[in-house]
Amino acid sequence: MNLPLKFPGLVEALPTASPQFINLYNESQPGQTQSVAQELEEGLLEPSATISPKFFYNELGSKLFEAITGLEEYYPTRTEAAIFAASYPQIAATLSESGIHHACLIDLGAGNCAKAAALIPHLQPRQYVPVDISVEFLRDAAAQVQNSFPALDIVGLGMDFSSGLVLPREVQSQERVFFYPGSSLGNFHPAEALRFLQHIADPAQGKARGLLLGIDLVKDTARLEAAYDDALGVTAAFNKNLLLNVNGLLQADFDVRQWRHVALFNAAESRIEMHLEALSELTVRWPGHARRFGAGERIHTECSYKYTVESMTALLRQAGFGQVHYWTDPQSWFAVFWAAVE
Ligand code: AVJ
Repeated sequence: MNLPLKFPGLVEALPTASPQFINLYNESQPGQTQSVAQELEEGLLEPSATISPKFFYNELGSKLFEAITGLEEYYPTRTEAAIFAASYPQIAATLSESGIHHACLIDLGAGNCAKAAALIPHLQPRQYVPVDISVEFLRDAAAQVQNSFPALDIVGLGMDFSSGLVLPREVQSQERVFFYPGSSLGNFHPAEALRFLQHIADPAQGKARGLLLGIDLVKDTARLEAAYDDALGVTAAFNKNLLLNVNGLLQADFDVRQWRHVALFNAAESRIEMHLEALSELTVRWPGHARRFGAGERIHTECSYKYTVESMTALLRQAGFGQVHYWTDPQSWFAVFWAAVE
């Protein structure tokens, strides 16, 4: 193509091919027994109200989470990035020793796709499949990855995989490598995490060759709690934005000013818990229902389980994976695991 030299910037402005994108979110999926509204209503009407952390991630929620990852107190993202930066050659060698060469890289909860974008040059996958519940946020992120890697086959998938992962046939079934960074597995209760891992480890189900997993490790309570209650209040905003998302999804009338962010480490359960606490007695209404909250009453919005290298290795083995390798940072705050399917 002959472009006038007067406009050198035009070369960059030319659109590249946009990635394939399949939106399965809100379509009834196998294993899904209820609608989003039913699921929300059920949690809100329980004696101890709950809202699933997957509802954090509307468009604003994904942006707030991205802001969290840049906070001084939130060590997981930069610690994980440092582990990867120091270990790419070893990780790539471990995969190729398992006979995996041009994998299909399936990125679970891909968000802004930044972690995969850093991994792709090292793994040289033949296909990249970012999956996320935050559909429009993912659409933009996948397009950016396509800009960086114009020749890469990308299939973006908008879906909620929290109650089961069923991939459409556009996803290559050979050489599948699942990438689940950021300690997002920690949002599952251990029994659910086991079931999820079993699904991936079962060659007949996930068709996987292995799993590259990022997990936050148990450490002192003060550091854990600071990571979930930062001085700027970004995590508080992230938590309260859940109520705005619920207002949209359920036509509810939550007023975020009536709620306080609470984050605490429950050592007995080895998990960070996030809650929203009513500042005064109040009633929340949505079509057909209402829920009264007393002053100080809480809605449980998130569990973020923390593992040790030993407890995660045991869980991976229990799920049916074969060899397990791991890499950690000098302070052992975070670990990256490679669990092979054998
Ligand atoms: C995306 C689930 C890994 O648990 O650390 C960050 C979400 N919540 N701050 C985490 C989160 C509050 C995050 N995960």
